[in-house]
Parts: sequence; structure tokens; C-alpha cells
Amino acid sequence: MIQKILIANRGEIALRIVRACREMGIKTLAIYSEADVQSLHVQLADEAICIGGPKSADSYLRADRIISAAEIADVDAIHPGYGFLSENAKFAEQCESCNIKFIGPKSKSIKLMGDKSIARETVRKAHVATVPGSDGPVEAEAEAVKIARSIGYPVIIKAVAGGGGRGMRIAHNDVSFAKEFHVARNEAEKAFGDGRVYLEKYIERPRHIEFQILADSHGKVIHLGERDCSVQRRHQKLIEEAPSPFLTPDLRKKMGKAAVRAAEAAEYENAGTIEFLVDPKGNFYFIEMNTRIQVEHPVTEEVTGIDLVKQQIHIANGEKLEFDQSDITFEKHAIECRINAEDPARNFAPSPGTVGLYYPPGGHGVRIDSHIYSGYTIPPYYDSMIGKLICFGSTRKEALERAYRALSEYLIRGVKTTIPLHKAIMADPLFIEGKATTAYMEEFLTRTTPELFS
Ligand code: MV4
Repeated sequence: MIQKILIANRGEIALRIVRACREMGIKTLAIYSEADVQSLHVQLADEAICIGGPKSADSYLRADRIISAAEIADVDAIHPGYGFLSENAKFAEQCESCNIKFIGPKSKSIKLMGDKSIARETVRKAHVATVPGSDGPVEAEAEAVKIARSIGYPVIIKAVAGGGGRGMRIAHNDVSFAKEFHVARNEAEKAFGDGRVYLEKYIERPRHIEFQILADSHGKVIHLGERDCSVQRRHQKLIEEAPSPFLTPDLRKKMGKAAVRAAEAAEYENAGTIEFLVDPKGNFYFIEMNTRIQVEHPVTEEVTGIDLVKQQIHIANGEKLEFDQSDITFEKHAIECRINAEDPARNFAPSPGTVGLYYPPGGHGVRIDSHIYSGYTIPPYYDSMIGKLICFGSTRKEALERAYRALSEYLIRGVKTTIPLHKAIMADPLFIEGKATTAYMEEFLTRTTPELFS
């Protein structure tokens, strides 16, 4: 039985995990960097150990120091959160071999889904639709051009070791393909130490819709519905909602079944996400799997009533999932706005610094997941997300009106934030109509004057 957990993360997700543990009677150990001494997760955990300097490479990415802290404090398990070491197969393996439970999938599944080309092949064999593309990585340029032609332009070149939009290039003809192919390979080699790339047909103006999976260690896999994450900028999601305003009950059922088959094919265990692209006609294609808890998990928690972090811990404990697919119902509509310390009027420049007045909204159907408070200094070393506003109601209309209302109450002084931008989006007819695709943000920023959200 898990009695004590080391939380290998910081910020709002570390706090989220502390809260789940508290309610379950599990002791927590926070690890932190020298820049996070005043962080709430450090103050609210039962114990805390400083493991290094402010830079992630000197602290939150130091597997050796984290495992030493785990052994000194005698924890039973490590929760990696998202980012940092959460999808590092080697770290999961190190935990396994030190007899510390890694709260996540087996290292084998992380490795399998971490290779985006093998992931494609694996789910394709399980009859999950993938984007038309190359069979595996492409090597020589001459061969690659032939494959690109046979797929038909435009094609997208993706890094085998990439994911989340990193290292992707689009080509519209043979000439641009030759150039982009080399750029993509060099970038992939530099970023991941693995220059291999694969090709896919480029789907224009798709929606990004992902399915939440829960899988126990006894082979049971269920899905908890979808999240529509189409509103993103430079591969950073800004808004996520459930259910997707685009999906019909029939499409939802088909995609849910495909998502479960994909997770089964990876012999997946714990919480995970299957990402799909959905084209304007409603064709859906698997693109990748995320083998971690995600930033946007609260959206699913609010529509299903299931606490995903607690489920992760139950699963890591070896317990059986206590519900079947037919027990999962979607009662509400939920929307999440990511609050970043950035200036949307100045090309989203990071805005670290000390928070003056902090007044978060409340009331019916409002949830805030944040680690900040009045007087807190946002360090410049990490991700700029300082919190998430999740609003929910019985209809999409109610959730959106509530989000607008909550954003209007939300006061964060001393730093620039994405709050005014979210307000403008919540009032935008195109967004309200549920018509946002992945092209939405770029178009919104072109037709709107930045002064409107500064
Ligand atoms: C694509 C695509 C179109 N066609 N793949 C971006 C995040 C990563 N998980 C996969 N992504 C995409 N993959 C094919 N075959 C479009 C995206 C995509 C995107 C691409 C360029 C610019 C912005 C984008 C926003 C969302 C999704």
C-alpha cells in the first residue's frame, strides 16, 4: 500500500497532487529548487527537500537527486506530474528498479508511445485510423520525396522523438520538401539527439480532440470522454473544453472505442490521453498518445465527477477500477482557461515578477487550480502558467457565461496575464458558436487589436 508519495514536480500540479494525497491519508514529500522556496506546494506538503538550483536541469530534471530524496525519506511512490520527467522511460525504469512505484504507465509503454512512428504502427495494427503517411521513419532524401509525392502535398514532416508539435515542418511541393526535410532532420537531431523523421498527409484546419483513458493493472481500459483542445497558440493550448461542440454522439462513440483500442495495444496502465485530429468532414486520425496526467485533466474531472489523480494512485496501488465504461456519464459542460504570466499584447512575452493583489473568483461552478497568492514571486525559470480557471455548468452556454463572469472578477496585479485575452475569446461569436479549429487563435489575433486585451 502506498503510504507516502514524493511529488517530482512544482507549481499548480504539485499542489493538485498534495491535495489528492491529503484526502486519501497519504503523506507527501515535496522536492523543490532554490527558486521555489516560497512555493505553496512546499509549504503544504508534509515534508520538503531542496534538491538543487533554480534551473530545471539542476533540480526538477535531476533523476539521481530525486531518487536519493525518495530513498532518504522512504517514500513508496513518485508522482511525476506533467512535463519534467513524466514521460522519461529511463526515469520510470530507475524508479521500478529501486522498488519505488512510478505513478504512471510501465516504462515499456512510455518508450513505445515516445517513438511516434512506432506508436502509429502499434495503434494501426489495432484498427485505429492514423493519418495517411510513411511506413516508419524515412531516411534518404530521394526516397523521402517519392513517399511525399505518393502521400500527396501538403505533407507534414514530424520527428520520431518529437510530440506536442515540436520539430514539425510542412511542405507544399518537391522543392519546399527537400528544404524542410533537411531542416526537420537537423532540428530533431539537435533537440532530441534523434534525427529520424516520418511523414504524414497535412490535415488542414483540423480540430484537436483528445480522449482521456484510465487503465488498471488488471487489463481493464475505459475512456472518460474527450476534450476539445483546438484553441492553441504555437502548440501551447490556451483553452480546453468538454464535451467538444463538434462531436456527434455517433462520432464520440467511435472515437472512444478507437481510443480504448489504442491504449490496449500499448498494454497501457494508469491515466493517459489519446490525441486525434478531426478534419472538417468528421474523419478522425490518431496522432499521438500522452503517457501522463495532463494540464487539462480538470475539465474531464468536472464533467464526469471522477478525481483523476486519486484514480492514478489507486491504479498504482494495484487496485481494480471500480467502474465500467457504462458507469461513466457526462453530466456537465466544462471549460478551462490557462492563466499565464504573459503579455498577450506584446507577443505573449513572459511577465515574471511579484504578484501584488491576488483576488481569485469563486461561486457556483468555478474551480481554480493555482499555486500563487498575494506577494508570491513568479520565477523566470519555468513555464509561465500560473493557474487554471475551470468553469462548469449544465450547458455549454452556462459554462461560457460563467467563465466570462469569473474572468471579470479575477484580479492579479503586478504581472501581465492572459485573463483579458480569455475574456475577449469568451465574448467572440465564432468561439461561442463552437466553430474554433486549430487555426482559430492565429485568425483571432490577426483580426483583433492587442489593446483590447492588455
Ligand atoms: C498535424 C497537423 C496536421 N496534419 N498532423 C500539433 C500538435 C501535435 N500534437 C500535432 N499537431 C499537428 N499535427 C497532420 N498530419 C496539425 C497539427 C497542429 C498544428 C500544426 C501546425 C500549426 C498549428 C497546429 C495546431 C494544432 C495542431
